[in-house]
Amino acid sequence: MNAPQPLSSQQVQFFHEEGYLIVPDVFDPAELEPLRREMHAEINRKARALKAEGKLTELHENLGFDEQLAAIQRDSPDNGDAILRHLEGLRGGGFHAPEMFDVISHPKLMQKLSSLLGTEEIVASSVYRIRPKLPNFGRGVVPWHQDSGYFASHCDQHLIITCWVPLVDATVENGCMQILPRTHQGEVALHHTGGNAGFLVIKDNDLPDDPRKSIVAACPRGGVVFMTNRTPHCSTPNYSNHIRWSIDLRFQSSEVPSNVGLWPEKHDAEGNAEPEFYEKGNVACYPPEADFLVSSKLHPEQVTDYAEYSRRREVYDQTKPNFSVFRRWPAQS
Ligand SMILES: O=C(O)CCC(=O)C(=O)O
Repeated sequence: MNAPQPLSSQQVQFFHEEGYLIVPDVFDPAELEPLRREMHAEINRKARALKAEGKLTELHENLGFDEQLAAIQRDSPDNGDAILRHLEGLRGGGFHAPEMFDVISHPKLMQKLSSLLGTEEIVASSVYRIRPKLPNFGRGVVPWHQDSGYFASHCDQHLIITCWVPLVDATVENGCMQILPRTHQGEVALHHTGGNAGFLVIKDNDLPDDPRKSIVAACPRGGVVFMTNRTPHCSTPNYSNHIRWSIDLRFQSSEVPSNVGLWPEKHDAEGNAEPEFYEKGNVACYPPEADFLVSSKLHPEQVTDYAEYSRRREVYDQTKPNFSVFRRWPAQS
């Protein structure tokens, strides 16, 4: 296994000028195997549970990680959907096994991020998503957006880095991302709600540049696509016969507003946190999900371990804080 390496100054400059950077070899592909294996095992556990409930007949256990869920979905969209939602969780990131945390906090990723963020004090966000883009399945197609469209507006001018980590080789055929370069320095573009599968969407006319200038962000397994929170991007359909698995993770300097150390202890009858929480918690860029410290030279004793990560995710997930505090976009007409 190759040792963690910082990015070169040219790569850092490219990222800040272009708004993205594709590094094809952050991980040795073997380092992603435990995560692939555990996600596959989780799919099997959920499929067996559906079988025990009498909802599913064929497990397709002979098929690999890149195929099994697609076969289950072909047999029954309801079963495919149940497994997808189980993995994604209520608001994404439902699957939070140690193998996931190992990738989120991997020293090789931390090393690259500290080059881009200019600090070793790094906070990870629970706003991570697992994306099994099934062949010819509409929900995996993500319209143009900036990740800042999803965050509270007081974080618009802060840097939050998305690390898009494919768990298979991501190609044009299987629906890799497209990115609009050199457009991340301005304001957050106008987004609308009601895009495909409930995604936010920037209409072509509201994009900061002509979408024909977008680049194709193909990336091999082991690589990472780094993007800023104001980099417009989208993804296209999967025309292959296998699943385009990926995870997207988000990181920021510990100086950027976060809810590290905050617990949503108090809630009203609807499960919404009390205003007092938002007065403190509203400092977070995405208050409903837990942030956690993943790298620190100054306070290594405060770096979150797996047990703490898992507890924070679960407590936040159960408390269902009120989303409406930072909904900011009109509905699509
Ligand atoms: O994985 C995809 O297809 C889209 C990912 C995305 O939009 C994101 O990471 O923000």
